[in-house]
Amino acid sequence: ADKRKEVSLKKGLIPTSQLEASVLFERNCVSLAESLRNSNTGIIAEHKRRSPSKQTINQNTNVGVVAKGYEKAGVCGMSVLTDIKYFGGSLEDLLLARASVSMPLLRKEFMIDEYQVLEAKAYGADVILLIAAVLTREEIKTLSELAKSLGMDVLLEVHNQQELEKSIMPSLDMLGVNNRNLKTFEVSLNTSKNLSQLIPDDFVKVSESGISSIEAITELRKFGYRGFLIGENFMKTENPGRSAKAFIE
Ligand code: IGP
Repeated sequence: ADKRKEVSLKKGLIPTSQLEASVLFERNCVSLAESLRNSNTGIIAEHKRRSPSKQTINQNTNVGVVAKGYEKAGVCGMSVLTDIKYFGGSLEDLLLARASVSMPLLRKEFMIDEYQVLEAKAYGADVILLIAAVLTREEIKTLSELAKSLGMDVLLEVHNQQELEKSIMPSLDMLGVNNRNLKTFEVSLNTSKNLSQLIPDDFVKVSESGISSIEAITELRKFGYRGFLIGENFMKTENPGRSAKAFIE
């Protein structure tokens, strides 16, 4: 309930009619799900300055430079944190990433309101994230259907069986399993392995958090995962783009 109150304060002051008038709102989105299906690396690289679990990760980043580095490294897409309070991100970060690259961009945010979906589109996102832990089935339906109507992809994040079962619906493109428990911050790749067989094959499976080796990816692939969301492992280095490149090669 606390989180909800906070998020509702994140509703911007710009009227939706102005968001809808922007040239980015007209732009055709690029599908991340499609890119992951056609890739044999499947890396989604994240821009994250800090987090509740690690505090500072990298305060000296230039989001445009990081985006270009990731794109050059050959990742499938980029996740941009827009939450300021916990992650030090902003919508300006998303806009600057959009101005720098053409690969699919995911708006990484605690989405609870339709306003945020319009905002995501107007600031250049191709994909929205919905977190099952903070949403009802009805909310997931409303937000995902709005995103689909705008031509965006939807990544739904779960951490356990109950969240997964309540959320399955046709307006989702990708199912992400977060290996990090958002309450305890404990990370285990077993979360992805255990939930994999419960995810229907029509969704692209994405494993999120705590991935730091090619061996982990090879292992997760055996469980059907096609997407791998990696933040810290790249962002903690001086040159995240170069680290992503070295990782992929
Ligand atoms: C990236 P990591 O361990 O590679 O930095 O994790 C990403 O999965 C993580 O930032 C994340 C996240 C979230 C952040 C996953 N789900 C929801 C904020 C909100």
